[in-house]
Amino acid sequence: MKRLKTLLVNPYIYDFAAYSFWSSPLGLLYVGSILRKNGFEVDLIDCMKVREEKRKEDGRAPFFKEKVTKPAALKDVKKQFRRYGISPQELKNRFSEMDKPDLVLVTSIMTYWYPGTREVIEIAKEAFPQAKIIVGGIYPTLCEDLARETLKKADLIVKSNEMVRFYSFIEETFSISLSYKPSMDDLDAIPYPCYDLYDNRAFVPILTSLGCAFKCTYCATPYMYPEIIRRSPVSVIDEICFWHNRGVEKFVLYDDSFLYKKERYAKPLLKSIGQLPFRLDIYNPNAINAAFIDDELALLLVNAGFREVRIGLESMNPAVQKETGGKVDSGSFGKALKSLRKAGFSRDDLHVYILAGLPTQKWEDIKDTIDYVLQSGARPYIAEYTPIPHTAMFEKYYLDARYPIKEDALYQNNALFPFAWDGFTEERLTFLKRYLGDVMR
Ligand code: B12
Repeated sequence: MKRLKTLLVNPYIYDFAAYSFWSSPLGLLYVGSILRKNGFEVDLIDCMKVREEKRKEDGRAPFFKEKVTKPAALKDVKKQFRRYGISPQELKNRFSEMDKPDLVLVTSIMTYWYPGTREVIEIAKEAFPQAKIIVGGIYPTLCEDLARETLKKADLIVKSNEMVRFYSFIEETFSISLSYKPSMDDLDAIPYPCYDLYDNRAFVPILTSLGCAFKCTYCATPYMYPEIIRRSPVSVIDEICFWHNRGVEKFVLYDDSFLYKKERYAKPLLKSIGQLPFRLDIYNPNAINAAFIDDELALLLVNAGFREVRIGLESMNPAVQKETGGKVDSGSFGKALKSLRKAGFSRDDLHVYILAGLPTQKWEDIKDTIDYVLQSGARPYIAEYTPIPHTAMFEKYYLDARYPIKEDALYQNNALFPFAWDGFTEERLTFLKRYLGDVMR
């Protein structure tokens, strides 16, 4: 039987700002590896091309970018809009040089990046009219109705919990029977994501869990993955060794609650990583929860290869802590920083996320939190709040946003600062960023 050809595409994006913060289309690559196990031929075009010559030692790099005109919905926003990654023309050229696929799989990582996803689907439809185009990922999962309206050219739109529908569609369309149809939550069993399709692997993300033990009111993870599903430490170690044998030295943890029940999970896993016969570098852009960091854990992080630690604080204001889910408080944060400093991390290695622009939040709250983090001996990092459908905070406040965030996902972009109000204007946000820049100099 002829092997079915599948093309995976990670679309380019349109945004006001973007930087490859160890970002990677992990879900798409997992789906690719599942199809490969079913005998499909799998190819990849990752449109999010970075400038290799500017790659930092830690693996991050800026994307290629080009100025573009804003869509009508954003015409009043006084910021430059850009496309990040390759151009539509380059994508068309790549398509014209390749054998025609039977199936094109497109992912979408942020809801407000759907214009890039839509464009890539349209270009693929024109280049490969005979192919079936399937789109999945965050946008269809969090904005199901909007995705149905905006991604009409796709033959199938799947949410993250609809892998069964995805398998059935392939079986019916190609009149075949797939031998391997895992559920995505069988993390120990599914094959490693197909990173081998990249020529250059500056880092590899390692997914250690799906879901989250916490229920922060601004976060959609509990909606997408109601249960926390963990991967066994043995399977994580095996994957690290697999990629290390292929030249990878930098690993990035994708995990929303890595330290939850740390005695049973993170500590044994970190110990095993620390005992590997080679050195590696680990980064955690998703942040770990300060409430779980103790002296032993801080040392284990150092020994496992954490070159820096990103920590979620959100705010030092108890009212904000309570409103967002009460995951961490100032007392446990201070203790965590002491342990990390004692273990050898310097101020510059400790990045603390502060959430700015929550509904009704006052700008002074951010200023106080920045000062508090600085005094505690760490680097504050302002993360602008992104309103996300199906979260408690979104449902409670969406009518108070200065854009119709429920009607068009473009308005869910944190760069729009959708919850600006008299108590926290955009000017104040600019002031805070400048203030932070000055004190960190
Ligand atoms: C890792 C992660 C990151 C990483 C990298 C993201 C990446 N992949 O490039 C980093 C740290 C960089 C990041 C940053 C941010 N993130 Co983030 N991130 C995540 C996280 C925790 C996991 C994503 C992931 O890879 N999951 C694992 C894979 C296996 O799952 P998946 O991608 O969902 O794919 C599944 C399916 O959808 C399916 N699938 C995917 N594609 C396709 C395609 C086809 C054809 C098919 C059939 C199936 C399919 O396969 C998988 C199987 O179920 C999610 C939350 C979550 N739990 O999902 C948030 C999440 C995506 N991030 C979010 C946010 C808000 C952000 C930030 C804006 C935070 C901030 N304020 O700074 C930034 C900005 C990013 C940017 N502008 O560059 C939001 C999304 C918001 C939105 N409006 O879309 C999420 C949902 C978290 C939340 N708070 O609710 N993030």
